[in-house]
Amino acid sequence: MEEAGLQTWVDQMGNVHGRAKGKNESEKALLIGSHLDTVIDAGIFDGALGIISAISALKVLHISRELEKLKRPIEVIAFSDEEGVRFQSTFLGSAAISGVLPVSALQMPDKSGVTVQNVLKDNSIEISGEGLFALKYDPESIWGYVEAHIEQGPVLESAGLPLGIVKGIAGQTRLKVTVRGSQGHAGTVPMSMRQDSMAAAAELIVLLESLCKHPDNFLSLDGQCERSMMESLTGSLVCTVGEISCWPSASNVIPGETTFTIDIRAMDDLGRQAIIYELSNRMHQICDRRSVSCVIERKHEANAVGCDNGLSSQLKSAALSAMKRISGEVVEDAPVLMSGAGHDAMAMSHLTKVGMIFVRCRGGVSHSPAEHVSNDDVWAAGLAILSFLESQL
Ligand code: HGY
Ligand code: MN
Ligand code: MN
Repeated sequence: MEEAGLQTWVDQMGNVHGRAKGKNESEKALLIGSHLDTVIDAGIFDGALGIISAISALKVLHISRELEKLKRPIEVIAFSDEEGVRFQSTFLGSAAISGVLPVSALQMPDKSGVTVQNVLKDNSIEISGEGLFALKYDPESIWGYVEAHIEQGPVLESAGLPLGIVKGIAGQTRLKVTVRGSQGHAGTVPMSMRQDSMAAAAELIVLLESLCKHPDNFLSLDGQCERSMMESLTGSLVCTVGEISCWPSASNVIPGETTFTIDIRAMDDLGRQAIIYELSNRMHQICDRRSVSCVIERKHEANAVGCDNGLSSQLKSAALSAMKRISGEVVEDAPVLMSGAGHDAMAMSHLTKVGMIFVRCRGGVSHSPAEHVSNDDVWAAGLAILSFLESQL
């Protein structure tokens, strides 16, 4: 960031900032960025590509001495935690900037009981509730937020194009389910007398999968609006159990407690809530039948977000110009797609209008070491951001 001529600092949630003042500091600022963190066993482009594209574009303007000609301040923000892998709460960095991170987030523990506040303190960052509120940006001082991000899906690759524009981002809910039965000896408790939390969890997980594959089999909806909700659900509803653990986790012990996560996403917020309501009812029925208890905690909730049309059309022109600069041919149009993946833009939409550019990734693979973006497509991302920033000169 400093090589790109930016003024830099790290804030109290660990977000890394780089700012170019532009020719008029009192103008509303353009924020541009993505997240520094990744999931476990991740690729190297999810998050980082958006940060590097922004810095490299500003570096080009710095080298050509045009940073000072920008009509507004431009600030790159590398957000500290978007994935929520460690503390099960996502957008810790961007939600702080947009003022929607609750103070309670500072006390959220990771699996070994270390809280967010502890981790920041171990990195010599002291933060209090007041400090957290002080991080919120004034909406009046912000013009918009833009993010370049890998698509994490197959659409751009099948369209044969490196760049696309994001129309909106699916809403998402994260649940933590704890099933408690009675711990026992694997060799002596007759099957008919077991309260097996693991077997119960397995039945709940299979229920979740069939509910998300065929929501129309589960939701008795008859009105016109219910039917349109069902159509939107069926096209976009996805559910995932990514984590499961049990106690005491020994091969010859019937687990007394089994815990697992549920990640549910859909473009339709009402539909997503209807699914969660139906799922919870059915889960409790199964657990009652099995004489085990079931506690369902909502760990994270983010409604679907629509990208700003004005920003999106400017980003589309920038993408088309970048593709022309790379291929030498005029590209008539860029794909416009919805994002099933969550992004910092969801949190930033509470602060300002948001726009996103998607970058093709091989096979649409992400959240895996196999995640890959070709050099030319990395170049296209940087050129698109540069072209967008040139519209701010
Ligand atoms: O889970 C997501 O959609 C994002 O990668 N945080
Ligand atoms: Mn991710
Ligand atoms: Mn991401």
